Amino acid sequence: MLSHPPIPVAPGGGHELTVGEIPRAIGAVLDATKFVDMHTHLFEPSLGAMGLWGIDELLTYHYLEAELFRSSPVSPGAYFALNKRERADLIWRTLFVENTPVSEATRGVVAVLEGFGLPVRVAALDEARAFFASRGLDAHIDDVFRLAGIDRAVMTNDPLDPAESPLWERGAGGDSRFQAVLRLDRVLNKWSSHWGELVSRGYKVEEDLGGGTVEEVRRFLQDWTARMKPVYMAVSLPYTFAFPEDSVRGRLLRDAVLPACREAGIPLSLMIGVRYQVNPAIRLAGDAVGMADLGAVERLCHDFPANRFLCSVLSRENQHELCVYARKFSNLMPFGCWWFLNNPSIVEEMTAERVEMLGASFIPQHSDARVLEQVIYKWRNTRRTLKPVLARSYTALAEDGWPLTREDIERDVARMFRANFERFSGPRA
Ligand code: RAT
Ligand code: ZN
Repeated sequence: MLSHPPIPVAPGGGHELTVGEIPRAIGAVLDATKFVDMHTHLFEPSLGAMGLWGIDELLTYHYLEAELFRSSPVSPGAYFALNKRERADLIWRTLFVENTPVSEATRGVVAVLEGFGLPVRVAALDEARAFFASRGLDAHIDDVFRLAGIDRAVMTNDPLDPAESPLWERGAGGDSRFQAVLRLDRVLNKWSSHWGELVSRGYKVEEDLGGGTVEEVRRFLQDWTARMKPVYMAVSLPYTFAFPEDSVRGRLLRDAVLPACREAGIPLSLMIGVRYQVNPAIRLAGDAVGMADLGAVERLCHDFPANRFLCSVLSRENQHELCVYARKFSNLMPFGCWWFLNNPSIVEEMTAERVEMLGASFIPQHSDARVLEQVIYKWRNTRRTLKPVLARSYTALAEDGWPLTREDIERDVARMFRANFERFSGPRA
């Protein structure tokens, strides 16, 4: 006869929650748990002016710029000819004075002002400017993280960004509130305009990947892994992304990036589904979305079992398929509700689907914040949206006979918002 190990019981054997107590317990656990923000565009202070913060940056976020052009007759050319403060003035007047800030991105600015106890209507812009000008960055980061309920932000660090790479070469890094990520977009998506930069830094690469190019790209990634100590490598990919593919991207991915990730023991993050620059006049706001063929993810997970893949897909239509693939491949970790998906109605739908299909074995959200204080509203919204989603799952579980405890909820929330990322990322022995 087979002898089974004893089945573990829920930790703590704590108080069994009644159905009526469940929503409040979930809210309390979500509020008390510090999250890890596993994908942002924030930068630690040693990366200087790369890090954006304050009201003028909040107002000129590209999500708001896209909305400006729907409510103001200003042309993109005229808007981008203005300086930062003038752009912020125009966005404030258009979206917050002449219109009600009811969209997700505009409501976020209101939530940040409210978070700091600042006025949101009369004299709001002047007071906010005075307030942020009075802040010292280091302590401000601590306050922002506390208000957001996070204790770590994972950055996006591009070794070929001319503004960023010299700072790393001079020894940036080391702030324990931030972790680095080696971003590969210039290498994988824009090789033809960046291979020359590798040459000028002493790597013997050729545009057509001839000679020892692949080995040299690997050496470049090894050098930057040693310098940045990234917790993963990452790339944004078009909706047309295919793998395998006889292209520069396909070959560099297979022969340089995947081996470098394996060697460093870190995952690769695939963010798939962008239709780049459908309207270049509005710059960063000019990207759109397309449905991808996730067969590419299937082949990567299947053919490279020694690699781990974080994956976020931009199209709503691809979400269910991503969950199915995560059920097939344990080296695949779905994460976040990315960019155009980070709206309550879609976050609710996606998260319910993920819990139903994957239990707690996924990473529900990242902020994608580009401006420091955005983490306050993005994480506030995540907690607010997820509370009823989780309450529905746990209520059904309790009704079906599980003696649910607060410890169950604590374990799951800590797993989803911290441990899944910590276990999946970072150098592995
Ligand atoms: O959400 C965004 O801000 C996008 O513009 C992108 O930066 C995206 O998140 C990415 O990382 O490529
Ligand atoms: Zn991003």
